[in-house]
Amino acid sequence: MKKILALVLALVMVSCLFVTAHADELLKIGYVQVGHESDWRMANTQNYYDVFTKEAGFELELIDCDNDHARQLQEVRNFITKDFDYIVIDPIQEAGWDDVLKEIQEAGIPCIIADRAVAASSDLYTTAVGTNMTAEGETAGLWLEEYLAGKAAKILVIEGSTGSSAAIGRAEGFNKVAANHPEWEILASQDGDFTQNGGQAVMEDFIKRFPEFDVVVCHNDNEAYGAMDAMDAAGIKYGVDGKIIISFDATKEGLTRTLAGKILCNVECNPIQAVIVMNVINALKAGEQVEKFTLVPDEGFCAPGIESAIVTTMTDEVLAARKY
Ligand code: GZL
Repeated sequence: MKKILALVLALVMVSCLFVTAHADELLKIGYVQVGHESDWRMANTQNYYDVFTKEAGFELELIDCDNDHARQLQEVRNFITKDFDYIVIDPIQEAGWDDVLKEIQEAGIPCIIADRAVAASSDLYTTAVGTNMTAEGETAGLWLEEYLAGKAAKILVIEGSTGSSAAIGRAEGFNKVAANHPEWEILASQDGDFTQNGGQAVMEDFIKRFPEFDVVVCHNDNEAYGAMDAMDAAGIKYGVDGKIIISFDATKEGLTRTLAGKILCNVECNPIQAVIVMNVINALKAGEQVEKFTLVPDEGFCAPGIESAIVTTMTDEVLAARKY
């Protein structure tokens, strides 16, 4: 009996050692996420949970900072004190990051900027992964230029969260094309915070102030849904025989409404980025050099019946192939 007990005790001790040793091998990843403001964001969060698993050798702590920049800075500082192996930042706003990036560097922790960008020197972080938001805005502008074919247009813009590189980039790219069109008039541009409620509130205000408009540019799909809700309530038609709605993100629901001819142009911004970030982390762990920036490619789509050299015309097959 004593021999059996000794054997069981030995087995328990060995398995505890294994678990401890194994747990020590897991890379501790701290990810300060923007929030939960949009379908895009939820797809991005889910992708990190799907990729950074214990089986893949990671212990992920993802913190939803609920669109609060000060909270993001504080949570990053908490990661530093808890000595995480890697810190990943999706910055709510692009400004205000220099000091905390220096603190991460002084702590010797590799830092990856993911999705949105920071307005800080790239010397202050290890590497960045994301899309080209300015190019996304330009694609939307070039499609509108192609679609209007010289016709004048009164344009309303529902912007993304003020200060975010996504809103800044998309506005910059679209305005670069608009600058070539004196026959376009941008009546107003207002922050809808990337949410459906925000899009609806801004559109309700626009409808009161601007009885005449032709185009609504929404910086993401959820804002576009809100704008549609407001136009539905006001009896305003949109789509192939109504107001032109342009959107960004190209989520499944956004492309469903594009296929239905409700959104005429939808420019993708791919949230499936976690594998790219994981590959960068594994390369850094192996002591390899990594590029300062890894681009996540994206493309644009337009409603059926619209020929375009700029974006892909939607079909059932295109929608069926979408991953998010
Ligand atoms: C873009 C991303 C933006 C999306 C929005 O890369 O940061 O934030 O376009 C999301 O849907 O809220």
